[in-house]
Amino acid sequence: MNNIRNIALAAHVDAGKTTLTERLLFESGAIRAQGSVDRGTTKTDDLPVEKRRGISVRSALTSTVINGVTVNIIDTPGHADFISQVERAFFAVDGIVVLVSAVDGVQTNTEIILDAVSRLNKPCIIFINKADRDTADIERVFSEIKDIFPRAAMFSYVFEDLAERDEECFEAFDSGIEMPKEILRQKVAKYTKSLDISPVFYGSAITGDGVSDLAAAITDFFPFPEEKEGETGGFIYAVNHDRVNGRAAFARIFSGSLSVRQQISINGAEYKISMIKKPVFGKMTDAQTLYSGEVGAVYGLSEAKTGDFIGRKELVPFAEKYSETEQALMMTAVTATDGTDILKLKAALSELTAEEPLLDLIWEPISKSLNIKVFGNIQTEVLKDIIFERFGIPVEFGQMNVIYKETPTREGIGFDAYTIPKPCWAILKFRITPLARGSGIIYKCSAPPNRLSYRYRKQVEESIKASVAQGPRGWEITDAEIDLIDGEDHPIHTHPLDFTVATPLALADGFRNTGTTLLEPYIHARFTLQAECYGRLLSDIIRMRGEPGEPVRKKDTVFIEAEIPVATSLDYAASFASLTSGKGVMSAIFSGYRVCPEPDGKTMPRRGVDPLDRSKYILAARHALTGTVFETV
Ligand SMILES: Nc1nc2c(ncn2[C@@H]2O[C@H](COP(=O)(O)OP(=O)(O)OP(=O)(O)O)[C@@H](O)[C@H]2O)c(=O)[nH]1
Ligand SMILES: [Mg+2]
Repeated sequence: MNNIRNIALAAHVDAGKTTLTERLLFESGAIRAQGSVDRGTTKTDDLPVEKRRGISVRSALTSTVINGVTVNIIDTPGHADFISQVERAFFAVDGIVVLVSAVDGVQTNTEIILDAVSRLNKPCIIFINKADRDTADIERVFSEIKDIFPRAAMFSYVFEDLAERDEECFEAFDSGIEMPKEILRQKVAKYTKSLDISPVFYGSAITGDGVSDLAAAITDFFPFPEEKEGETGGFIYAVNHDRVNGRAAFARIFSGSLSVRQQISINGAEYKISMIKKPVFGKMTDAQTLYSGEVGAVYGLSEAKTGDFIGRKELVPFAEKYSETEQALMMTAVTATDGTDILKLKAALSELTAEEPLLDLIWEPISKSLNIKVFGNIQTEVLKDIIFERFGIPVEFGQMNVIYKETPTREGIGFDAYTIPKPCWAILKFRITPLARGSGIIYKCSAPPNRLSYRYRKQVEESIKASVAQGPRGWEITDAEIDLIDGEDHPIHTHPLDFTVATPLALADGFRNTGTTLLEPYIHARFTLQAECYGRLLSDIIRMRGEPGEPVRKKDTVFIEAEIPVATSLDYAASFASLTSGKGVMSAIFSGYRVCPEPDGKTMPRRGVDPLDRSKYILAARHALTGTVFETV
């Protein structure tokens, strides 16, 4: 597979990823004319909503041939609302090109992206784009990059960076000898792959300046995918909808191969592959097989979701490292404005949650209300367009509400003896202990080995996630250790699913005993503004219940950081812009959950039957698990 490179382009919004993708396709001859984002004619912004808005909202796959090497490119979206897609694309590739605008410089998203590049140990090349603009400042932008990403090395003086780490380069440098270009390039490739340096290029995706150097760097410095024979192992980094062929799972194959008509298991379900498309020289083209090291669209996987593993997960390198690091902090109600049946809308939204699992449909069957989790206003606007374009349903979103969480207030015991109505036997005792912020749920089982058989322990463990999904106030429980300290099954009376029914009962009892404290999400915000506006910003921060840091003043400019609740700062960007007459800069990233001082009224209606309503819950759970209420013996 040494003639393939799989790469992703990532950057903050508007840096020029889609334009650069287009330029790479054009220069290598895959397309005859260079399309434009502004006219809605590029290859990778192909959704109607992307064309209309001039922003990318989906990761898009294309491919070209550069110097005889096939380069598969994933053009990722740059807007913060779609950031969750970026890391998934990183997982599917072997090299990442990060763009930074020569005009706007490093943005919050650039930091998030470079952080993911480091965390996932991926080789990276940086392209400072828009060098053609009058206000471009390559030196300044390079130093901003270097500050947060020390392995960045300007390619034009890469020799000096290499001299610091490579003996041969040091000797050549020391004796003033110029190294042959080919040898120098081999060294750059070596140290790019070993993650010691990240070569930095600059130029313009519009005029094409610097693009051929970047293209050569992509083929020469990035590693080629490893070829692994044997059983199939792959990863679905995105699920899209194809108007003609239905659900398209965009996958990277890491081991073995995947062919049309092959049977394959994903998440415990069996599928038969109906069609495969590979990106070939600017077009998605029918193929019989995807081999290890290749990326393509796979059809026939009717229930597969973004983030699923294909075949054997263990065959995907670093599979255990894959987790969703982003989380939505807001939720909003969705309603159809034309009286479309709510169940039809629910079905449409479930299709969208297969594509973006973080949307996480929340269905409340009693009031028949639908909520989804979202990252921001751009995402809801785009969803509105997509739901209308694809399902013909005009929708409206309600007010954005913050997603709170709950955490146990003190240590406590949760107990349940599920022994009636017969036949059933499941006795469980948990100890619940509060943990530090950011710990999440940690489950363990210290019940004596003779007390509960292995398969029931397993069942309890598998039921934890659903049991902590709703605390007494309706929010997800977090930051707690849940320890199964005792349990009992019965050789005759225990029914196979009894522990699945009993776990939420015992934990609901536990959370009632521990009590819960409400938590709310905070952002870490950074502000740069004119000194004369600082006083007003400070009083705004206090009014929003924020905690300001120490201000730093340089001449007429002030820089200050602050921790602020999401709930009070949802619309602050607009107020800040008007406060500073558009001259201030504000950026923010999620910084974690903290105790919320005003818990009144911030509850979520219970979805489904409450385990504390015991008899009703048992009946409903039995019914849901078996499709029928157990027969009494
Ligand atoms: N002057 C100049 N403009 C550019 C360059 N590259 C992109 N643009 C313009 O910048 C805008 C954004 O370009 P895109 O290619 O959509 O940027 P993107 O990074 O794909 O944006 P998102 O996918 O929405 O995050 C468009 O108006 C482009 O025409 C460049 O090198 N020079
Ligand atoms: Mg784009």
